[in-house]
Amino acid sequence: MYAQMVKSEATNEDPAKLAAFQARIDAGEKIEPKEWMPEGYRKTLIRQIGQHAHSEIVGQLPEGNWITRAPTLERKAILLAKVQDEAGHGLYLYCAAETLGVSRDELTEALLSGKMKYSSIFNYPTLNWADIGAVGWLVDGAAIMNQVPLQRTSFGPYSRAMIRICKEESFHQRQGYDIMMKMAKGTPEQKAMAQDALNRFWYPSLMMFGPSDKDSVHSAQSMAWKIKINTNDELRQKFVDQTVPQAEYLGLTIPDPDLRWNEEKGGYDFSEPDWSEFFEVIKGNGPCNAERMEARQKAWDDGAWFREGLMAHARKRSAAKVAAE
Ligand code: BYC
Repeated sequence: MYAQMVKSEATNEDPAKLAAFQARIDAGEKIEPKEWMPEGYRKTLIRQIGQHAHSEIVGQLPEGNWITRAPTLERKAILLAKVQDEAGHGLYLYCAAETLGVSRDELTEALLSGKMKYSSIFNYPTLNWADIGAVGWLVDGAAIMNQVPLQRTSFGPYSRAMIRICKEESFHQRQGYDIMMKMAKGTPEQKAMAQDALNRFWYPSLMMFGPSDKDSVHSAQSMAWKIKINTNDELRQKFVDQTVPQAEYLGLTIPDPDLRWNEEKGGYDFSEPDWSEFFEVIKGNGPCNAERMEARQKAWDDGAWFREGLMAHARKRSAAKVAAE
């Protein structure tokens, strides 16, 4: 439906302007906020950057759940820093979206009313400490695989936000892998916990890249505009190829009996995730959707006094400025 809306709007736009815009994209130029852009380009960016920002913010919840129960002081400090980084990523991304003419309040309202999505992965629970390792290793690993190419995305503010975010994500992935190494090389019980976490997070991590290319409604247009640089399936394949040797090093087994190296394609053949589960999760019916939205709604309500205080302070300052003039 959204893709149709983009198309019909695009037809009302000046073909010469559209062609000149596409030529700039094809030449690898960055598009900056005050420059002319097709309405569909602007809306697609707001949707993608907004969803990305919401994912960073909601993504704090499954890991935040373990800050108070981290096994050592060092692990607690590292996890705390990582979760704070995610908040920062959300803020850079909301700022990038704001340059397109949408406010952070509007984006938050769209999240809370269910009009905007956030990544499916954050609707799965983190049941124990090994899950924090699996999230860092697999979820941040998948996030980096998707975000490194986005550093070259055509919209300037998004691309620049991605450069900083990717540096931090790489530390996040390493901290997750480090937890997995400790657990997988630990006692038999710890190794079993690590395997169980891999079993539960493997397919949800593969789903992070979005539906298969044949079902991806936005990919073709987003790639023509260089909002996306790769297809969902290309990135999923690269993620599997990168992760399998990492699992082997840990002595863990990827929960896919059909996983095997395909010499001809130079990559692994692997089983697709259960796409009906994915579509249910993004419709709001995943294991933790209700809990995540309640937490975000509560945070928004609890922050009302602070937002109102800031506005009152701004009004007083501007009134004092006017009085002094
Ligand atoms: N979850 O046409 P498609 C992180 C939706 S957070 C939910 O392929 P597109 C981190 C899609 O929105 C990682 N929904 O879409 C944070 C569309 O629905 P609408 C977040 C999904 O946009 C804390 C429909 O399915 N990363 O790094 O071309 C701790 C059809 O899909 C998902 C980003 O957001 C999903 N997984 O491609 C740790 C990266 N997949 O909007 C880590 C930026 C698809 O029409 N985003 N949908 O209602 C992207 O690269 C692209 O938006 C996607 C999807 C590849 C995700």
